[in-house]
Amino acid sequence: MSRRTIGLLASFAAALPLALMPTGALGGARAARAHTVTLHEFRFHPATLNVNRGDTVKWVWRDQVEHNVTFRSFHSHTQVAGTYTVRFNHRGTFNYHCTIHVEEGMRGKVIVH
Ligand SMILES: [Cu+2]
Repeated sequence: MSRRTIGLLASFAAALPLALMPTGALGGARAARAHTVTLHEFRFHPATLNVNRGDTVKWVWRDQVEHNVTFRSFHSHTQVAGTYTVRFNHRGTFNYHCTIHVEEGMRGKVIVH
């Protein structure tokens, strides 16, 4: 085996365990982040939000009419002002909408990685 081949094998072997580690394991525990979605002019901003497990999402009402944030198994109050906060502990895509304005396209999704 040439010196070069041995060197390549050694670096490959060293890289392998790192590749098998879950993301975030290298830097210790990753801090949970807080995200904000604004309800404004019959839309969620941003409509698609990517977060990590353990992160929180806060919806903030900034409109002149009533809205709600409704998921399959949980929902906010219908209100004109205020906030609604949810912590996402499981991976997946979570679709939601405002029940009053769903026909107008007031929908959003949270993608938890
Ligand atoms: Cu609405």
